[in-house]
Amino acid sequence: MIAFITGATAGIGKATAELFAKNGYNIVITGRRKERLNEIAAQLKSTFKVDVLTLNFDVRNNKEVEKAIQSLSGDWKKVDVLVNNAGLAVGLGTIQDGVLDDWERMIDTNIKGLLYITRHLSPLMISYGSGHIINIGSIAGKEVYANGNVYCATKHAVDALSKSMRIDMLPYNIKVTSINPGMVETEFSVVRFKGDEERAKKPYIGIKPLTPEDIAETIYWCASRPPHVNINDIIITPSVQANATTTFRKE
Ligand code: NDP
Ligand code: 8X3
Repeated sequence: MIAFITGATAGIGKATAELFAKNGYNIVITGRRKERLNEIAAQLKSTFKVDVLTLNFDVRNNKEVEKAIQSLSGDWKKVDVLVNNAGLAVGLGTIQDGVLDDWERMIDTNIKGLLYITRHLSPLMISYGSGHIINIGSIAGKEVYANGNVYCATKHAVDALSKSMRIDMLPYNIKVTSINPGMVETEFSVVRFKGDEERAKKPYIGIKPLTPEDIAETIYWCASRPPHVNINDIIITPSVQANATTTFRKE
């Protein structure tokens, strides 16, 4: 079995690669940070004795995505599970003060990147007659919160795409699942606040957030249901988070 995980150099993607490897999957890991990909590949191979392929590309670049997927050879072409995880939030602010470069990074990564990957991998799944696409959305794709505008819009787009893909893939025995986490402590917040580590810690003060492993377990659980069962959609939050705007914090 093969799992292809985008954005596996950190956070949810890395934890997911580890869990699938632990369960005997051979793994394709992708990301822009080549050194990290190589380190993670070496660790997965030595710990879990599985095959690992690294593909180093930027999901925003369709040509790079196409080339990477075309480079798959032999058994690597039969991807059983695609986890569309690569994504990010950049900045937090009102529309009228919006930074266009931040908007473009989010739209190009979270929407267009997911589309490029799916456009090039889904025909392979169709040719093999099976597969499972698991899209990582967000609670921000179900609701909006102040200053979240464009990030929320990109994740609402992922929500719509998951629903649409589920229809498109139906005749081909390809499942589509959407997993929508609330607060997970990863590098996400450091990226959102552009390397400001102090500010990045603030959302997690006084709460116990989800861990990347919590999401990895959820992804693996969805992927390991029997063939006749598809988990369409999951929202998962820390126990202290009711929705995108309501979190109970200890003083
Ligand atoms: P991290 O920042 O820890 O990991 C993000 C991963 O995405 C990295 O491996 C990064 O790799 C990859 N990535 C980002 N941009 C690109 C790009 N242009 N090309 C290729 N890979 C890219 O964040 P998380 O693990 O938290 O985020 C994973 C997903 O989960 C995202 O889609 C995020 O929106 C979503 N999510 C996160 C939540 C949270 O609270 N943390 C909650 C809800 C959803 P590299 O930098 O090496 O390219
Ligand atoms: C990440 C969670 O609450 O910052 O998607 O939108 S949140």
